[in-house]
Amino acid sequence: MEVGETLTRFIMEQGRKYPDASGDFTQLMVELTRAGKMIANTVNKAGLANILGLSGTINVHGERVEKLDEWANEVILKAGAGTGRLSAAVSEELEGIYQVPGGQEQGDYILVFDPVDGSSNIDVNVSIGTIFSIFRKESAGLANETDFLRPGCEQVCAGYLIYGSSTMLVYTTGQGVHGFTLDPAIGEFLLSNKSIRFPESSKYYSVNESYRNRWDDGMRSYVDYLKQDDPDSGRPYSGRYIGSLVADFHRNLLKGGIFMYPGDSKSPTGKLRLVYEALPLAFIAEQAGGAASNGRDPISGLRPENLHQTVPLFIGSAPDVSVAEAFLQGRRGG
Ligand code: P6P
Repeated sequence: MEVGETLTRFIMEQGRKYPDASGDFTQLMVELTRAGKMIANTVNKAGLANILGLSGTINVHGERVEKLDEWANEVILKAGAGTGRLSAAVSEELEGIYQVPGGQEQGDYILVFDPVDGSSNIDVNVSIGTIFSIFRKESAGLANETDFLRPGCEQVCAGYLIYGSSTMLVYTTGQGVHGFTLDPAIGEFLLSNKSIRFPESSKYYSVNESYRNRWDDGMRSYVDYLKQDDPDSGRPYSGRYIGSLVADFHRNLLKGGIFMYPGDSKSPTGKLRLVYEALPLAFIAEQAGGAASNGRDPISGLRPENLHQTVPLFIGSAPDVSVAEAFLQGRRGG
């Protein structure tokens, strides 16, 4: 497949590599990306679409919900349900499992997603994103929590959309990581970044340093290490923190770097969600030659204990994640 090919054709080509492929996955992906186009269209005119600001509701995490969060959540659920291939879904915006009407009989797939990650940035025109992951449903009847509390290594597909200077879809089905850019003129995602790999050397580190006083010594020592002057190891890294996980991850994927949201004295397991944020991005990172860790263990090997649990996240270039773990585990000092 060459740059410029359409996403639909790429998905179908990829699907042909699975002899037993029923086309269900292709249909689901096509519909999810159509939802992404709808979200992109709204995000790109947010100020005019009466989509800014708060919805007035509080989500399951006690967070104020932006209007865009609620609207995008509905768009994705409807798109998935409309395929007849989706059985159920879990979203950051929903407390429990969303059972697709008639989903028990149809589709073998289940979807987890964060409809708009970093949504508070929409009001100030900063890039935001959608994160998603698809599993095959294991249970015979209605999808249950066990279907959703799966280790990342069982994901069929993981991806994100980033609504920035352009809208991109980046996803993997375990055959590498591929990026598609939305051409607004024709409303098609076109292959723009085939087989994305983390660069050999890194340039950036991303962490909210305002929390430094809550970090443990290993975390402080690691960030101080990244700032030391050592040209042979490419240090000091540049600090870049957009406050939008997808945007920070995407920049590090393309330019090399590490994103960190550690546990700290106030939030021992951090803020980011394991099921629909860390696990999908970990699959992508590993498929791009990178790594993702909770500071001790690979994210992709973790089996979630509940749908909305948080997890410390260190994700990006594999050497950087490995050095971070050494500092965090006290195996390495400043
Ligand atoms: P903090 C956005 O709210 C988000 O969930 C991620 O997109 C982002 O990386 C993180 O939280 C920012 O959190 O605590 O640094 O503002």
